[in-house]
Amino acid sequence: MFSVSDTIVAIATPPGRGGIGVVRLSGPDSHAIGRRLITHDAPLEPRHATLTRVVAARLKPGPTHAAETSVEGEMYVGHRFSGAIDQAIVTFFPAPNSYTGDDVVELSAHGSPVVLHAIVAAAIEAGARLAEPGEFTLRAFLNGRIDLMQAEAVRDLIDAATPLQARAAFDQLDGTLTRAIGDIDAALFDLVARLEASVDFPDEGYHFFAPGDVAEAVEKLLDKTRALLAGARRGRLIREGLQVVIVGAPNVGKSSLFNALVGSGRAIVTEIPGTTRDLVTDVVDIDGLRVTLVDTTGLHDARDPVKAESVARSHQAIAVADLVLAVENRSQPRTVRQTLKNRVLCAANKSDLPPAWSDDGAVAVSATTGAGLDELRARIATALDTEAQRERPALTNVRHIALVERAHDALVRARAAASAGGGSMPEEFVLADLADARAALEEISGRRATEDLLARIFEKFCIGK
Ligand SMILES: Nc1nc2c(ncn2[C@@H]2O[C@H](COP(=O)(O)OP(=O)(O)OP(=O)(O)O)[C@@H](O)[C@H]2O)c(=O)[nH]1
Ligand SMILES: [Mg+2]
Repeated sequence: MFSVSDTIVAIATPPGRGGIGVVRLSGPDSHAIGRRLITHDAPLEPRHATLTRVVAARLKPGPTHAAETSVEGEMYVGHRFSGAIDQAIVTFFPAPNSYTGDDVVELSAHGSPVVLHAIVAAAIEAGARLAEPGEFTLRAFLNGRIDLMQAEAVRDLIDAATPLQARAAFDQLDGTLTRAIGDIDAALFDLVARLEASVDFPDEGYHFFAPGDVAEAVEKLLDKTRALLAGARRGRLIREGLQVVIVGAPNVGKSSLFNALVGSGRAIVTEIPGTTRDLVTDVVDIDGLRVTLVDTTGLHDARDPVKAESVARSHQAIAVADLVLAVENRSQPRTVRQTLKNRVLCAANKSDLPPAWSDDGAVAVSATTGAGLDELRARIATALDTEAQRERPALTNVRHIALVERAHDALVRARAAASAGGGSMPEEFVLADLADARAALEEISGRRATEDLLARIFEKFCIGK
């Protein structure tokens, strides 16, 4: 299914117009095909920028047909350019020192879709094949340039919406997680080897392990999986973001505060209590965290059916909230707040008006004047994630989290087997559990990835990555 023997081509820069657009070729014929697209008449020097003209006319004579390329859903039927298409900088990266590990040629032309599609069409006529989504990164994986975690990090880095997401993805691309998983796997390998030796040579009097040693060694591994999993909540929070739900009595200024934090007039604000009748959501960046902010209907007894339904929706939103922002009106006597199971941060709104009460635990804000909003953002970020800035590496990807959990569970079983039956430990059982743990770890790095899994991971990329 996956081949690295042909030469693929795609536009590597985003769709649309820009100063520069890059067409990338990867595969054994990249250099030959690249040379047929340009007027430069000598072999391309490795990693050397060559200014040249790109032409579509240096084709071998043959049956004429319009080259068809489909780039991200956009069908392009190549008109034959009969001469120069553009001027470009061409760079040749010989294998194995390229992004994919294959021979790679990159043509940086002007960022015009017409020009870039024409170059792709010309490359296809010269023998290249249009790349599938993620195929460049897939090749880097298949060629052993990066492991699966790093390939997944490429996509996360490209998709990052906040600086913190980008940093977590870059850490992963840089290999922090690869090393953390590799450490555990190496220790596991060592333990398995010693255990196998004591199974294979039971009568030779070797004492590979003193009683309790195995359980202790497994416990050390469990410390590591535990530490990784402890960072997982934080990692997921960085990658996927969190839900902050704004609740409070009618008319306290929930929608006004929502609008102030989002920076737009998304939610309707009126002086009439009960204005908001449905959930209004928007995504904001709060101190680098991706936060989905939800405005809700005021929580009060609702007799009319529309209100009853909207209050029910508020409760559904609260049920999945990572943090509840409880808004109160500081200019009015305080009312009793509903008790919630969630983590709650209080905001005392309308601080521009004379106060009717004060509470050090509540952040004084004014949705109208903007006073206190920075403090509120900082408090939201702190409440959501106290150690977001420290402690690395973070497990961010649900696939990785599930597999580390699987390895952890297998280690727990191994520890139980190792401590069972006093001195006469059934090594075979321990070995089977350790093998399970290793299998899970190897699936993370991709050493044991099936084609199905790879296809699923890489199809989420877009073309040219
Ligand atoms: N002075 C002052 N007025 C505010 C402030 N925030 C909101 N208001 C006013 O309070 C009224 C209610 O604001 P909303 O944002 O609609 O309140 P809400 O909590 O969303 O109300 P419901 O959706 O009806 O539950 C409006 O007239 C706002 O202009 C504030 O910080 N200071
Ligand atoms: Mg409202």
